[in-house]
Amino acid sequence: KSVLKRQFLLEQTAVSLEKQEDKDKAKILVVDDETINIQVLVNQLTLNNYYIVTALSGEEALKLIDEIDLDLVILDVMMPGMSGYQVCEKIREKYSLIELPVLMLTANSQLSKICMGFECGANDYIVKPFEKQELLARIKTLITMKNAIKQSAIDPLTGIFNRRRMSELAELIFNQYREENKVFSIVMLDIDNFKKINDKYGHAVGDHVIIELVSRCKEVLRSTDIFGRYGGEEFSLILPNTALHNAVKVAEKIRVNISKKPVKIEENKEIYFTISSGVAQAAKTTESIEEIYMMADKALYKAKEGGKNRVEI
Ligand code: GH3
Ligand code: MG
Ligand code: MG
Ligand code: MG
Repeated sequence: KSVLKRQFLLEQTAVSLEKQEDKDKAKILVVDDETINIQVLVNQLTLNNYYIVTALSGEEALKLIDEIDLDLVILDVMMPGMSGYQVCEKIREKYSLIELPVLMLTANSQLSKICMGFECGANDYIVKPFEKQELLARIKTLITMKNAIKQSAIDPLTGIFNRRRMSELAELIFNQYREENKVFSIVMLDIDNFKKINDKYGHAVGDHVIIELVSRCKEVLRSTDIFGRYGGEEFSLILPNTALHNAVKVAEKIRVNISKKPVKIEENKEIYFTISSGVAQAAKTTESIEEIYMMADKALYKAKEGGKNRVEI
C-alpha cells in the first residue's frame, strides 16, 4: 500500500514539475504523512499558482529542502518517525526564520502545542480543519515577507548577493567554521581597467561587462560557494571547506574563463576584459572575518601592482 502511495505522490510531483515550468512561481513543500491531506493541499495550492513539492515524512522533507530552493514549508506536526516539531528544529539549524518560512498545520489546537510550534521555529501555525481562504492568506503573507527580505539582500544589476548580505554570511560561516574547526577561503575579484571600458564604450557596456563577469564566475562555481557584489566592479567569493591552494585554483579558473572569451557588446563588436584576484584562507588562528578580508584585499592589491590579470595570495 505504501508503495502505491509513494508512486502516486511521485507522479503528482512529476506532473506538477512538468506543468509548472514557470520559474517565477513560489515553491512550497507540503509535508504530511497522509496522502489525502497532501492531495487536498496540492489541489488548492496548484490552483492558486504555486509550485508544489511533496514529502510523506520529515526525513524525506529534509532531503528536499537541501535540494530545492523553496519559499515555504507547510509542515504537518503528527507524523510517524520525525514529528513536525523535530523537522522544524532541524530546518532552523540551517535556515533562519527569514530564509525559509515554516507554516505548521495540525489537528491539535491545544495552546501548549501551538506555542511549542513557535518554539521549534515555526513562522505561523494553523489548526485543521482550516478555512481555505485563511490558509491562502497566511501563505501569501509569509511568501511576500520572504521575498521582501530577499530583495534587500540582492544586488539588482546582477542578481547575486549584495555587500550587506555577504558580510552577514561571512560572519555566519566564520563563527560556524571556527566552532567546527573547519577551513574556508575568501576571494576578492576586481575588473582590470574598468574605468577605461566605461569611458570608451559607455556605462551601459560597463554594466553588460559586469553581468557577463557574474555569469562567467557562475560557470566555475559550485552550488555551495557564496558569491556577491562587494561594490562597483568588485566582487567577493566565500568558498566553504576550501583551503588556500584550492581557492587559488578556483580563482585561476575564473580568471581564465573571463580572459579567454570576448564579450559581445554590439552586433559585430566584441571586447576582451580581465580581472585580478586576491585569495586568503581562514584558519584556526584567524581572529576575525575582517582579518581574512584584509588579507584578500592585500593580495588583490599585489595582483594589481604585479601587472593585473592574475591571482595572488
Ligand atoms: P583597476 O584595474 O586598478 O581596478 O582600475 P579600474 O579602472 O578598474 O578601477 P577604478 O576604481 O579606477 O574604476 C572603477 C570604475 O567602475 C569607476 C566607476 O565609475 C565604475 N563603476 C562602478 N560601478 C559601476 C556600475 O555599476 N556600472 C558601471 N558601468 N560602472 C561602474
Ligand atoms: Mg499527520
Ligand atoms: Mg577595477
Ligand atoms: Mg575597484
